[in-house]
Amino acid sequence: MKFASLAALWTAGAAVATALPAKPEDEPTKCTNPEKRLSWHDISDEDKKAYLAANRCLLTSPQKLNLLPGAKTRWDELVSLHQIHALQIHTTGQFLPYHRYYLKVLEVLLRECGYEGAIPYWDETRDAGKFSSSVIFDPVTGFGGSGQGSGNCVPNGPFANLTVNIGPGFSFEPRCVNRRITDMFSAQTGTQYVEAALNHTNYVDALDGIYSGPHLLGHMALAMMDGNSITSSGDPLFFMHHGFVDKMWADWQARDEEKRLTEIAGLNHQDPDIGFSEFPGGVEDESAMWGKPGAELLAVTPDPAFGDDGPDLTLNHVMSSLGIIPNATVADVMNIKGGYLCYEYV
Ligand SMILES: *[C@@H]1O[C@H](CO)[C@@H](O)[C@H](O)[C@H]1NC(C)=O
Ligand SMILES: *[C@@H]1O[C@H](CO)[C@@H](O)[C@H](O)[C@H]1NC(C)=O
Ligand SMILES: *[C@@H]1O[C@H](CO)[C@@H](O)[C@H](O)[C@H]1NC(C)=O
Ligand SMILES: [Cu+2]
Repeated sequence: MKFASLAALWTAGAAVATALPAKPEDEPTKCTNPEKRLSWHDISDEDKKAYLAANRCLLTSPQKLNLLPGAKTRWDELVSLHQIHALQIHTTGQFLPYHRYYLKVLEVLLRECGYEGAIPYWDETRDAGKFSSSVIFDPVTGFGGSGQGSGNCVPNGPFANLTVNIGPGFSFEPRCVNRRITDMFSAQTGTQYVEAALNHTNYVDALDGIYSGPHLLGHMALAMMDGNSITSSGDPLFFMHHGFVDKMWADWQARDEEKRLTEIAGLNHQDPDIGFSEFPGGVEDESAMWGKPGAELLAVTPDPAFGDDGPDLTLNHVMSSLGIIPNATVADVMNIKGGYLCYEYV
């Protein structure tokens, strides 16, 4: 009896399986009811607390992959992805698609900690020039305030006294969650700066406008995790800022969907002569600041040209989270309502 019913189940399962399309790309998943990503200003205190608690849970849960160098917590694994991919996803065409995918990785990890809502973002235009007085830094319903003294550890809030083990640069040194707010820089996340970035008509120019404009100045205003470009995602606030960055790209795409939902360009890896565009010198000079990825990191670093035919980024490029969620192509993330992704910013 037992075996018979198992067999019946198996057959029923197989019938369902054959009824489904063979390959997802044959019939893409439809996005009929997009999740709404709201600005931190507009969500309830209850939702804020649930979001913060799930982030805190990841910072205090053990790592799972047994793969990523230096990772002790589940959060470290998320930060490690950014460290491993750092030279592929900044000052390259991959910047916008990879960080969009990275937000999805965060969302999936938050589900492990019981968070079921859409992830919020931070509409920084509303706080431009006065970041330090934003509700986002509330010690109870926000991310805690600006750090002080040596180390700039956040002094209060859900992330005070928590440790991140990835970074700075390509190293692995336990540090407190830290940031330091500078209001002056934050002025350049204002609407006129956003508009200047989004006014460009091709991907490369819009990408640079976003990257070197509100994205970079927001980072300078927050100086998260020692202001370190390679591991700033150690501060959970990073993802609120990058939701804002992702929204800028989505808004730019929405102005000419016909063209911009498939428009991609740039390199899939930093030009060694340029490195990070915000710092002088190329990759080699910048390694004095950040160090260089060691053998352990290089051993798990994906081929930057995976899916591409050379150094130029294409829609076929494969992005990886090294097993946290399945790989995705750049094509998969071009449309936030394309099926693989299904959300909108409101
Ligand atoms: C952080 O740890 C210190 C020392 O253990 C303690 O005095 C302080 O209350 C803690 N802060 C928070 C916000 O938990
Ligand atoms: C946007 O671009 C147009 C055409 O190049 C230009 O005339 C206009 O001043 C730009 N607006 C902003 C806000 O930069
Ligand atoms: C996902 O990407 C990683 C890194 O490039 C690669 O090693 C792995 O084979 C990929 N997995 C699949 C199923 O393509
Ligand atoms: Cu980044």
